[in-house]
Amino acid sequence: MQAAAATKTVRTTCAYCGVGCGVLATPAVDGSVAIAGDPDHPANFGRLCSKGSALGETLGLEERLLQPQIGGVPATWDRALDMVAARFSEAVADHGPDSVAFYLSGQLLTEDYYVANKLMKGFIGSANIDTNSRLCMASAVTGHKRAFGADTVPGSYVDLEMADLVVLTGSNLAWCHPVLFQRLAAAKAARPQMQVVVIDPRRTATCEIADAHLAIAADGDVALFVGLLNALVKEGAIDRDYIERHTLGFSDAARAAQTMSVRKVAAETGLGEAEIGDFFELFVRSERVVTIYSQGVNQSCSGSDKVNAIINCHLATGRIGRPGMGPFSVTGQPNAMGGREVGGLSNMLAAHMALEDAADRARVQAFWRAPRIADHAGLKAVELFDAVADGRIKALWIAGTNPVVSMARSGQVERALARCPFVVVSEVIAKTDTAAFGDVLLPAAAWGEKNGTVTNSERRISRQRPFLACPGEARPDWAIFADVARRMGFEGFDYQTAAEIFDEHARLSAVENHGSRDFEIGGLSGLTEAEYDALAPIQWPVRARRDRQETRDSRFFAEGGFFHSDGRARFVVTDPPVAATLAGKLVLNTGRLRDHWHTMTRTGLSARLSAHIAEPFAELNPRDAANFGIKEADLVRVMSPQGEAIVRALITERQRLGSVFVPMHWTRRFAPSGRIGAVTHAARDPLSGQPALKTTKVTIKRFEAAWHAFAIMRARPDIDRLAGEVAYIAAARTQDGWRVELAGEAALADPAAFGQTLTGDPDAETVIYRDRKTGTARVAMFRNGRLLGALYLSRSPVEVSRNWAVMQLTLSEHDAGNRSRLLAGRGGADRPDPGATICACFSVGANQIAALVASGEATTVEAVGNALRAGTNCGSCRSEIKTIIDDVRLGLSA
Ligand SMILES: Nc1nc2c(c(=O)[nH]1)N[C@H]1C(S)=C(S)[C@@H](COP(=O)(O)OP(=O)(O)OC[C@H]3O[C@@H](n4cnc5c(=O)[nH]c(N)nc54)[C@H](O)[C@@H]3O)O[C@H]1N2
Ligand SMILES: Nc1nc2c(c(=O)[nH]1)N[C@H]1C(S)=C(S)[C@@H](COP(=O)(O)OP(=O)(O)OC[C@H]3O[C@@H](n4cnc5c(=O)[nH]c(N)nc54)[C@H](O)[C@@H]3O)O[C@H]1N2
Ligand code: SF4
Ligand SMILES: [Mo]
Repeated sequence: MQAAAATKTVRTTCAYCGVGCGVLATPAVDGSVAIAGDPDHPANFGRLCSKGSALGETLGLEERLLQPQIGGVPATWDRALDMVAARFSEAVADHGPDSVAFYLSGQLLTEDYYVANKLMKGFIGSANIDTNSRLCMASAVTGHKRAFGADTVPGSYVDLEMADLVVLTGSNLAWCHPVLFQRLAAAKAARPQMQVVVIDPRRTATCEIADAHLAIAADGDVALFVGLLNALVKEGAIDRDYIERHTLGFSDAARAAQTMSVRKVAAETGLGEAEIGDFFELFVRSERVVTIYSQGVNQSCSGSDKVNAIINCHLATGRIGRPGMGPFSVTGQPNAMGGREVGGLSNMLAAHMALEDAADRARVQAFWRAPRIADHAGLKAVELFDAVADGRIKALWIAGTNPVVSMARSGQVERALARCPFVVVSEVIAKTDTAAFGDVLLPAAAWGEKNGTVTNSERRISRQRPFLACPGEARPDWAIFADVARRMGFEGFDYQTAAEIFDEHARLSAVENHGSRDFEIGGLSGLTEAEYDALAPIQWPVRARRDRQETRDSRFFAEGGFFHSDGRARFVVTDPPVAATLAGKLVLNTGRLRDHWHTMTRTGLSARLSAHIAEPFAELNPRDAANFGIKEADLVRVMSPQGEAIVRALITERQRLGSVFVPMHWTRRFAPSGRIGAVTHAARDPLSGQPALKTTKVTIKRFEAAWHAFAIMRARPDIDRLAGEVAYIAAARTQDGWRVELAGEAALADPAAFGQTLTGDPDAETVIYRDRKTGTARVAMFRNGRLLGALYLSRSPVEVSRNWAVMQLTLSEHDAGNRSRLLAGRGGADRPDPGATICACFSVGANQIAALVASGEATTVEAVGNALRAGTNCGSCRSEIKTIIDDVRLGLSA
C-alpha cells in the first residue's frame, strides 16, 4: 500500500486530559490523520500517551450526529434554533429566569463556555449554569478560594521535576495524567534520591515508581494531613516568618491539630503508625515538596476540607510558589481550567469575579451591556437535576457531557430528563445515553474541527486548531449558543470568529483588575486574527502586552500576595469526617482506566484502546471475595439503594479490604448493566456540592448465571435489543469487528438461533458443536463462506483466549482446519495466544511479555521494549510491564 500523501501539519492540543499536550496533526488525502506529539509544547515536549497517540483512530464519522433533530427527525438549523430560542424564552416569560438551566462541560472550549455563561448570567439573568466540573473540580475551587481568596493553582509542571518529595494523594497519575507521570518518572530516574509517596486505597499503576504507598481508608485524608500539620509544628518544621507575614489563622489550625497524634491518625486512616511516622518525617525534612491531588480528594463529602488540610501544610512551611514546591490540583478535562476562568459554574461569575460581590456584578453587567445579571447562586449539578425531576426546570440544555452515565445517582437524571418538558442536547455523537432523552439534538463540531483555546492544569492556554472541515451540518458550540441568544432577542452576540470571543474574554479579565484578581489575560487582548491563530502556549496571568513574550514558568505566592482583601492566606480548621460504619457493606470506589475516556464516546471507537480492558469489572480484595462467595471471573452484582450494576469480578491484593473499585466508563451503548452511575449515591461536600463518587456503600452478591458466553462478530451487536434478553452484555470494538461478553439467567434453548440473533442475520449458516452433559456449545456463523461470528457458551465463565478468538475475524479464509480450531476455541502451536493487550501502541499482549521474561531474555522494562517494542512509544504501559516482570520473577505468573 502506498502511503497516503500528507497535507499540512497543524499544531493543536490533545482532546483528552488536563495535562494539555501539544499535538501535531497531519491529515492525508485519504482522510486518515497522522498524530504525533508536539516537541515544542511545554506540557509534553513531544510525548503522547496511549489515548493521545490513538486520536487519529477516533475521527471517523460513522457515529457522528451530522444534522439537527427535533423529536428524532432531521430538521433544519433554522427550525431547531427557533424552537430552542422560543421554548427558553417562553419558560423565562412564564416562570422566571430560574426555570431554565444549562448543564455544560469542561470539554467545551473557553470561547464556547464564555458565550454560554454570558447568555445565562447576563441575559437570561439566572445562574442556573452548572457543569461536569461540579463532579470534578468543585472541591478544589472551594479549597483554593478559602485559602488563597481566589481559585489559583500556584505552581507549574516543572515543579514536579524539581521536587525532592512528590506526594500524590487521590491521584492515579500514571493512568489519568500519563505524560505528566512520565515526566515525573523520568525526573526520578535521573535523580533517584527524589521520593514519591502515593496515598490511595488501591495499589495503582502510579505506585510503580513510589517509594511508599499508603493504602489509606476511604476519606482518611483530612486526618492524615491534620496529623501532618501537628507533626510539622512539633518538629519545628514550620516557617514562622512566612506564617506571620502572609497568613491568618495559623494558631487555630495548629491548636485544632494538636490532638491528632500519629496513633490517632492510624486509627482514623487504617494505616500503620510506622508508615505514617515515616511519611511525616520525610515531609518534615524535604524542603522541596509538591502535593498532587485529584479525584480521591475532590470527590468526597470532605473534599473541600481535604484540599485545605493539604494547603495548610504547605502554608505552614512556606512551601508554596517556589521552585519544586506547592500544593498542586491536577485538572481532569482538557478545559476544566478554562471553564473556571469564564466562571462557568453556578456559584461563579466571569473572569474569576464573584457572584456574591455587588461591585463584581456591576462591573460584569456594564462590560456585557447586559439587561440584567444573576444576583444569586444557581443550582449545583445534583440539585439541578433534582429541580428538573420535580418540575421546577422547564427547559434544560446539555452540551458536551453525558450525565445519564456520569452523574452521581444517574437513575435520577433519567427520571428528570424523561419528565422535563424540553431538553436540548448538543452532541458530536448521534446516540448517547443522554441524547436518547433530547427533544432537540444539535450537531456540534468535534475535536479537529473546532477552533479556540483550552487551559491546562498549570494555567497554560493553548490553541485547539482545526485540521478538518466540519462534517455534515455540524457547527461550533459557541456559534450555536450565540445564534440562540440572538433569536431570543439579545444584543452582544454578533461574533463572527472564535478570536473575537477570546478578545472579549481577555478584555473583561482586565477591567479594573490592576493585579487585584489572579486571572488576567489583558495582555492577550487586541490580538489580530493572525496573531490569535499563531498564539503559542502561554501561562496566565498575562497582565501586559510585554508578558506575551514571557516564557519562564510562572508561580504564585512565594512572597504572599494572596487574593483575600488583606493579601493574606487563610488557614482553615478542618475536622476529619466520622468514619462510616460498614456492617456487611463495602465502600464502592469508582474511577478511571488507562485507555478509556469517561463515557467512551471517543475511545470506544478505537480497537486498540478497547483492547486494554474490554469489559466492566469490580476489583475486590481476595478476603472480601471469599466472604461474599465470589470467585475469579464470576459476575458480581453491585447493589445500593440507588440501583444495581453487574460486572466481572477481578480479585486482587491491590485492593484494600472492605472496598471495591468499579470503573466509571461503561454505558448503555457498550454494557447496559455496567453503568456504575446508577449505583452511586448523591451524598456531597456541603460547601462545594461535589458528589462523593468514591464512597457509596454497597453490598455485593454473586450473579447466578445459567449460562455465560463469549462471542466475536463482524457487525456491531444490537445492544438495545439484546439487553432485553440477556442480563449481562459487554461489547468492545476490535480491529475487524466486535467482541462481546454475555450471560443470562434463564437457560438458552437454542444456541444456534442465538448465534444468528447475535449476528443480526436470522438466516446465517451455522456450524455447531454441542456437549449437552457439560452444557458447552460452540457456534460459528457464516454467510457465503465468510465468517460472521462465533459464539462460545458454557455454564461457567467461558475459557477461550479472547485475543486469539478476535484474531479469527481477520482471517479471510476459513478452511476445515480453521473451522475446527474455531469451534475448539484455541489456536495451533503456530498461533499462540498473545494475552490481554498491555501495549496499545504496538498491540503487545501480557502473555508475550511474560513468556519473554520467563525465558530469561528480558528482566527490565527497557529489555522488553528492545525485544517487543512494548512501552517504547507513549510509555503508558511501562508500569504494567514492570508489574508483569515482577510477577513472573516472583513466580506469581508465568
Ligand atoms: N485514562 C483516562 N484519563 C483521564 C480521564 C479518563 O476518563 N481516562 N479523565 C480525566 C478527568 S476528567 C479527571 S477528573 C482525571 C481524574 O484523575 P484521577 O483523580 O487520578 O482518577 P480517578 O481514577 O478518578 O481517582 C484517583 C484515585 O483516587 C483514589 N481514591 C478513592 N478514594 C480515595 C480517598 O478517600 N483518598 C485517597 N487519597 N484516594 C482515594 C482511587 O482509588 C483512584 O485511584 O483524569 C483525567 N484523565
Ligand atoms: N462514578 C463516577 N462518575 C464520575 C466520575 C467518577 O470518578 N466516578 N468522574 C466525574 C468527572 S471528574 C467527570 S469530568 C465526568 C465526565 O463525564 P462526562 O462529561 O459525562 O463524560 P464524557 O464522556 O467526556 O462526555 C462528553 C460528551 O460530550 C460529547 N462531546 C465531545 N466533544 C464535544 C464537543 O466539542 N461539543 C459537544 N457539544 N459535545 C461534545 C461526547 O460525545 C460525550 O457524549 O464524570 C464524572 N462522573
Ligand atoms: S497525557 Fe495523554 S490524554 Fe492527557 S493530554 Fe497528554 S496525550 Fe492527551
Ligand atoms: Mo473530571
